[in-house]
Amino acid sequence: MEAVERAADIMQGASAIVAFTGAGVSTESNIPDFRSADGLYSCREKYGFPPEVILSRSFFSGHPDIFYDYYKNNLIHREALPNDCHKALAAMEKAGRLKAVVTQNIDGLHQAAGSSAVLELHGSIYRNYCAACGKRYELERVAASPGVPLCASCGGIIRPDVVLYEEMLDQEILSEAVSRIEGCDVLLVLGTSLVVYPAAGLVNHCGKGRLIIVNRSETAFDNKAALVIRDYAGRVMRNLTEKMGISI
Ligand code: CNA
Repeated sequence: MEAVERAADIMQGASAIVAFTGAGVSTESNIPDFRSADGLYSCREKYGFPPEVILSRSFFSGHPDIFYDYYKNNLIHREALPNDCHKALAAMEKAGRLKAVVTQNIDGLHQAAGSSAVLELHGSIYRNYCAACGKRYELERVAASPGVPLCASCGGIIRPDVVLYEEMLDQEILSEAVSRIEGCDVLLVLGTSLVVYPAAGLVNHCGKGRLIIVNRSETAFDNKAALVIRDYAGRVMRNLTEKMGISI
């Protein structure tokens, strides 16, 4: 049986589907991920550090100039549009089949596609605040500032409301994600290498026989999945929604 048909079979009758997404769902919107061959890891050559170091709390404090050079060039993609994977998930929510998208992404594309129940584990490029006084800023302010963006009120450094390496995840969002995944009848894991913790550990909260992984490369959770599809998330989700009778 074709893989997508098997997925549709597993999802037949499921009304509490949850999606868990990573950078791989946005590569078809031309936002590079971290770990594909042409992903952001190639930037190690340019900066001399891997993304996990540049995007860490201590690196941000010590070298905000390098942090922002990397961040603006690699993680801010205001021109990016949702692709078929984002659109399919939004359509599944509207059809009453999908209860939540738990995402590691910070690009806002699930909301741009029309998803409303989105749990952003790692924050969003669209929210920013002064690290000194807390004043909030739009993305435009960060993107338009040459170099390190500074607070108009106190001169402090503005930082993105994203979870940096060495920082804790928002505990409320994390426990909401746990309860959504524990209560789901199918967990659709899409476009994530499942190596970044604690986010990746959320997959352990999914009941047996309920895990479907759609990822172009292998993951450490493949042997726990009822079905693994190694293909493009956009194509798989377009076909899957079609088989479910949902138009995107
Ligand atoms: P990752 O570690 O870069 O893994 C991405 C995975 O997706 C890889 O295993 C790829 O094989 C796979 N992949 C790539 N393209 C596709 C595709 N079209 N269809 C299916 N699979 C594909 O990214 P993770 O999300 O697992 O790592 C977590 C980090 C990356 C999070 O903290 C994110 O904030 C961070 N990140 C986010 C973005 C974004 O918001 N778009 C971009 C880059 C990095």
